Amino acid sequence: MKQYNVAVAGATGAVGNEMVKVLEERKFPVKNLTLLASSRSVGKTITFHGEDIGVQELKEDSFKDIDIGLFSPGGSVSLKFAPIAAASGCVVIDNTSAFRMEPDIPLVVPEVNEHAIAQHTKRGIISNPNCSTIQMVVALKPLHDAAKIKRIVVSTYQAVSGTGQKAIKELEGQVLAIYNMKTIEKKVYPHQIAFNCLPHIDSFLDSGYTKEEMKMVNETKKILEDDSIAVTATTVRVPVFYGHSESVNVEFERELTPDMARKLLKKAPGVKLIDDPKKNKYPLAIDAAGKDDTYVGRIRVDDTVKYGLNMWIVADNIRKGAALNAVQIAEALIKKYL
Ligand code: NAP
Ligand code: 3JM
Repeated sequence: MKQYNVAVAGATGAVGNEMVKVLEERKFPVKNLTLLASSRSVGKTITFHGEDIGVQELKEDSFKDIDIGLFSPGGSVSLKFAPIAAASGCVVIDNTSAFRMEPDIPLVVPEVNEHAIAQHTKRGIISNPNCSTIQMVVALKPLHDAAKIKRIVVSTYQAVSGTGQKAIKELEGQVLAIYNMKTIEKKVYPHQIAFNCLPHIDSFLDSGYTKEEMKMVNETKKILEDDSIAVTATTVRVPVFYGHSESVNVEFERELTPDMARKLLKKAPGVKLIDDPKKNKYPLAIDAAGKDDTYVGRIRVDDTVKYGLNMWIVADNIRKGAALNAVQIAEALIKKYL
């Protein structure tokens, strides 16, 4: 089997660390793994298949001989370095929002629109969607194919790991401080996140929506390749470490009963149905953490419209929402498109 030189840019972060783990777990055919981060991380090592690999500083000449670059160093860093990497012949799979809505850059969730990977030849960059968008489209794709979605109203309950390592530490620190009756520290979020919910993810636009909310609106249409779908979102940060949860209300053009939806979701790729509320069985963030699937439950009729359903969708934001989806793109890329 052919092996590839792979670089992970942002390797010391929450997403980059998970990318190294997922590459190892899924036995991705890596010839040589290059780990890149800021100059602050030079000297650190990360273990891959039992070998301690040193972290190098991300620089313009980091991509000579690299075949695939898995990027999560933050939007502004990707904006600069992804085109440099692509120009040196490497295919970049970028986890940031920097290129997602560019028309000549594919935005891919393999279970939904794997065929779009073929467009990687245009700019040498493939974008990985936003975590909240990924899990929603994985669950909605089979329902859209069956009954065509007219409108989606989504509210999210997003884990702090979505903001990176510093936010995981901030929640831990605040919980401990409150427990020990000490003053809490607020550095990452503008308000206390422990025992609280913040209706604020990414920055606010003049419209009153946040950038995170507009990522869900715009990315959903691009991935489902249907601009006619109306999407509106409220995105909320909650004091959960791993796993984003979503309340999703969907209006369809044709009839789709809860039983029909359950039947479709049972056989949908990447989806697990947990829908037995009378036995207290429904998807939970703590159960989804560390898992690969997108979990769907609480499927019920919304009788305020002709054909409507409500549901609850949960996935690990760092795995399916970021690292796993990126590695799945890389797997499809080497199998069918390189
Ligand atoms: P994180 O834990 O804060 O890690 C950030 C990583 O970027 C670290 O490895 C950091 O290196 C590196 N970095 C920062 N500035 C750099 C620079 N100037 N040059 C090179 N490397 C630099 O954050 P994270 O949670 O892993 O997320 C990172 C990015 O991934 C986010 O900003 C976001 O764009 C994207 N993301 C996407 C999804 C998704 O839904 N697809 C989910 C989460 C995150 P040091 O350790 O050396 O500082
Ligand atoms: C910057 O949970 C989250 O906050 C979403 C993940 C995230 C993103 C993203 O993937 O859209 C965190 C920080 C970004 C970004 O804009 O790239």
